Parts: sequence; structure tokens; C-alpha cells
Amino acid sequence: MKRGVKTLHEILNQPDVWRTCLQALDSLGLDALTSGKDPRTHEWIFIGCGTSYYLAQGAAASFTELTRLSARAVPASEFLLFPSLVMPVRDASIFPVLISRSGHTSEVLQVAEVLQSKGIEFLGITCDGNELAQLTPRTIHLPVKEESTVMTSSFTSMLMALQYLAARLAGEDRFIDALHALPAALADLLPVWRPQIEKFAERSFDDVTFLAQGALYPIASETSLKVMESSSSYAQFFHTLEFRHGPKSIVSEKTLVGGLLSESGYAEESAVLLEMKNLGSCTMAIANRLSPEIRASADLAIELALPVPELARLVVYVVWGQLLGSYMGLRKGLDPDSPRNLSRVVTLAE
Ligand code: F1P
Repeated sequence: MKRGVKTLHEILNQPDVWRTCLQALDSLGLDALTSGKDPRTHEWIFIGCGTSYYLAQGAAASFTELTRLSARAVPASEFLLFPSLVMPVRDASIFPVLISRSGHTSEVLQVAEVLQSKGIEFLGITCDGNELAQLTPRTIHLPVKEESTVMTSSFTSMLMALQYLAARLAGEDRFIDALHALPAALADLLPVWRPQIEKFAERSFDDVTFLAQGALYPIASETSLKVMESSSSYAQFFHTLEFRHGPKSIVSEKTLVGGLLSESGYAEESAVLLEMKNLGSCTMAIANRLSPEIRASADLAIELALPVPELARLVVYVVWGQLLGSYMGLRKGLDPDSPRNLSRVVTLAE
């Protein structure tokens, strides 16, 4: 089989996967899954590993925006190694949400064990099911079959599902309508931007970094992880304005600086991207609406033009980094379907 076929298919098939997942969510008894865990009386803590940790961050940001109640995200390892930093100081009620495509990742299952030992109920969200789906009756089991090692459609589908859940809890049905518009919107964008990303990936870079603020920050993190996993290239991620405070010292003609530009922070964020261009960097911009300056200066400028609220755009922003990582890997003669050093699930010896 040609290199990267599985991963590219799963990336390009996301409109269909999203459509199927949204239909499943429409008929899922979400109230039963969250009964007695009102976010006004419980702090929701989203927990995962790797891509699923960045998913947790995106879910926590979405939850906070939609419900106006604070939520947090932590890697499973932090919960295990430094529980005093994660568990509330006072004996407040928490409602953990365990996120795992496989439902088999050792660290996530170990968190589940600790929670059970403390009598703390939790929600699980998974694609494969496995042990996680057996450990709690409160499980969202999405109809996503993903064979590749790296997570792509599972990331976007589970993030969308947790946004859907937050919107339902917040009574924001218009947000759910916005999610339903995404499969068709992405299907229209893919044929326009996929070829341009494939061509853009022919360039080689010594350093790659992606920048974003707010709820897009975890999307920049996941974008960098896709580049690292799929092309064995080192990629970093920062809050956009933080990049000026030291990391920009890496910028040269052999650097790629990617800006995932928000609507609410566009002026400040795009100024950083223009500054890096002036320092000689190659730049890539993703925005819902591009300004003339960014359109003229970026080496690749992707405009989404999505007719949905800013928070509902998160999952569409990540698709271009998923493609970039795979095409960079192919250009390096690697196989994104079999990333170096990686396995589909990280299991630790007991
Ligand atoms: C988590 C994870 C992925 C990573 C790789 C190995 O898996 O670490 O984030 O990209 O696929 O597994 P899971 O707990 O979501 O199954």
C-alpha cells in the first residue's frame, strides 16, 4: 500500500465522520450521562494523553466559553503523579471527563482506578471503547473507526462531541446547529486547500512553530504534534504574543511560523505573524477572514469563511495541520501510517 494512504483517507473523510457523529449525538441521552453533575455545583476536569490531552484543553476552553463556568484540563500523568495539584484543595465536587480514542491507554485507566477508589464518578469518551467504556456507565462511545496510529478524525469528532455536550448543558441550541453546518463547510474547503498544502509541504524547514491564543491554543498544540508525529520533524507551539518573549530568536529563512488567527485577537496576533515575516521567516496563516496584509505577506494563507461562531470553528482549524504533517512526512520519504517510534496506544508495564 502507498505510504500514508490510511492517514490521508481518515483526514479527508472527516466531513462524513462528523456527519455520522453529529447524528449519533442528536439521539444520545446526554442528560443521563451528566445527571447530578451540574457544572454550577461540580468542577469539570478534562483528562487525556497526547493528542487527547490537547483535546481536553480544547474541550475545557469550549466548556468555559459556553457555560461561563470554569473547567480545567490536565494530562493523565499529572493527575497520577501530582494529585494535590489537580484535586481541589477544599473538598469540592469534581466531575472528571476521561478522553481516550482507544479506551486502553494505561495512564487513563490508572486515573479511572484512582477515581473509583475515591468513589468519584466520571464520564468517559472514546472511539474504540475497550476498558474505558466498561469502567463507567457514563460513556460517550462515538462511531469513529480510525486505523492510523496518529489521531485525526478521532480528535475532531471527540472535541466536537464535548462541545455539543457543553452547548446542550448551556442551552445553546444555536451552537449545536452551527456544528451541524461544519461537515458541508469542510467538504467545500478540502478540494480548495488540500492541493495547496501538499505543494507547500515540498518546502523544507529547520524549525517549525505554530502560534495561537485562547481556545485555538490547543489547536496549535495539536497541529505541532501532527507535524512531529507524521513527519518526525521537531515542532513547537506557543501562545502567539508569547513568541516575542524569547522564542522568536529561532526565526530565520529556514523557519516556518504558522499563525492560527482568531477573530477576537486578530489584530494583535496578525501583527506577530507580520513581524516574523519581516524577520525572514516563512509564514502560514489560517483565519476565518484574512486581512489584505496577511493575504499579501503569508507564504500560505488559508481563509475558512465559516458562517459559524468562533468557537465552532476549532475543529476546522486543525485539519490543515493534519494534512501538512502527513505531506511533510511523505516528502521526507516517511510513512505517516507508521510513524517512527510510535504505537497506536501507549501501554505501560504494571
Ligand atoms: C493517546 C495517544 C495519542 C497519540 C498516539 C498514542 O491515545 O497518546 O495521543 O497520538 O496515537 O496514543 P488515546 O488514549 O486517545 O487512545
